[in-house]
Amino acid sequence: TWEYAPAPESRDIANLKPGYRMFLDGEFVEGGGEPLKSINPATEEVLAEVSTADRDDVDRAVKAAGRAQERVWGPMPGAERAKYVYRIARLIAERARELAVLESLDNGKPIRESRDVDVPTASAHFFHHAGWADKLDFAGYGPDPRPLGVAGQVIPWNFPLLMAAWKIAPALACGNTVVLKPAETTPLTALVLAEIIQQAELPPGVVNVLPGAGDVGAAVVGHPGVHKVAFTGSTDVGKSIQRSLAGSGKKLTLELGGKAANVVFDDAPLDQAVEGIVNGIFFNQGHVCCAGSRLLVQESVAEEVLEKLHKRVATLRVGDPLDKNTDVGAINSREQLTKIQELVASGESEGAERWTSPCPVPDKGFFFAPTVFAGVSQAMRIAREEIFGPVLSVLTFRTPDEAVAKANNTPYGLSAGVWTEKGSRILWMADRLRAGVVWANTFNRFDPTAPFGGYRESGFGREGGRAGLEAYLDV
Ligand code: TXE
Repeated sequence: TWEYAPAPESRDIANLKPGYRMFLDGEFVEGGGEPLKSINPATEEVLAEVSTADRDDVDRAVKAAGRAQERVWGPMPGAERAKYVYRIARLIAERARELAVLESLDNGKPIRESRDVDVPTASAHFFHHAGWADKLDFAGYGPDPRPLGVAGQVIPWNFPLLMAAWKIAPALACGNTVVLKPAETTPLTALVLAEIIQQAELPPGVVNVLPGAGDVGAAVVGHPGVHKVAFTGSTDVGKSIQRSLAGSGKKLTLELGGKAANVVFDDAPLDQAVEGIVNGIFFNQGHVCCAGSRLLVQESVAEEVLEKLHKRVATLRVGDPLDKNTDVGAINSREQLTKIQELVASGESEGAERWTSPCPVPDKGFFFAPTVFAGVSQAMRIAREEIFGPVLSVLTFRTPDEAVAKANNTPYGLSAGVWTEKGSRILWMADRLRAGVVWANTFNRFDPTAPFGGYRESGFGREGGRAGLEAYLDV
């Protein structure tokens, strides 16, 4: 039955203080862990106090999810499950403003991005997967594919709501239940999503959201009642999870770091390419696993591109995430800011030419002005390591073969971009670039119908589209 609940009044954002509790077996309850304080990275002030889980809570949540899966959610006809997943999609859209503001407060990203990208894409992800729930027979995995059981999911802080959607939507559509652990610096929108899930009247236990630090993530992942693990985060933690699960029989997908090449050929429409380069690295402060953090530009146009790039980047406004004119918001945490500063210092000491935008930067809060390094060689740390900040490393190439060799000279393999007028060259490059996603004459485009995921140290498994369902089904 479609009982369509209207959204409650948006929470007064000035009054976030009362605290957020964890969501376990259909109810918001205090956890047994030490409460954590979520900081607004643009002001360094405490935004909210959040209850965290301890091992007993994890155990209770996994058991609740197991019961819900066996008794209610698993046996439920796909068409029924679809109704609930559609409801979640619609409620996200209804509560879009509240979610966008909260995301920008908690994460530091510009409101234009949370409003126009994070929240609508999260809603679209539920819409897309609701459509699959009664069509799994046609997903290409044979008739009557089965859910895996309980999915233990751990997500990072760069797209807190969107990553929760990427994880929860396919799990639910395929008949699995969920225990999700949001990142410790950005738990708030996942808890509002839990509220939406309650509002959509999903049976208790189908989705559980347990905030906490890495130890809670490890407890979820390692719990014997969890049948499938999905992790998005750092390559180090991803590898440690992979090791810890060896021999467990749990199905695992990992979406880890990246060091994407954005390759610009001399025949590319350069102004358009510059927009794509800027979007590729400065979107979301560069806190993007598929960020175009290495610009590979053909030597003959390198100077021209760099000049245009400096001019364009100098116009980016850094500051208050809630200001609609802001292009680059706050770095999510002091730790991340320190990591960026450290890698930038290494670029300088290794001899790359640093250019930093002269834009004003607020004194308070965690901010970093957009920075472009020219004269970068492949051996430098800024060419090899994921900076995860608004910092671009520029390298040059002469021939397409050299572009491919340099682009692939990384242990990662998540995404790449190609800018050229030649269609044949796009296909030639896409064939050779070892990356899960190759964008042509665009960058950072996401769509729930398109599978997303990496090769090698960027992880394995796909999220989104038909291919993404495989991660949540016994085939
Ligand atoms: O990641 P962590 P951090 C990269 C990026 C960033 C670096 C460090 O380069 O600078 O990683 O970020 C949970 N078992 N990416 O330290 O620690 C943790 O609580 C289970 C790229 O924030 O991997 C959080 O919920 N879970 C990446 C999540 O893992 C554990 C996005 C991610 O935190 C755990 C984020 C454990 N042992 C960072 N330890 C991307 N792919 O987009 C921690 N966690």
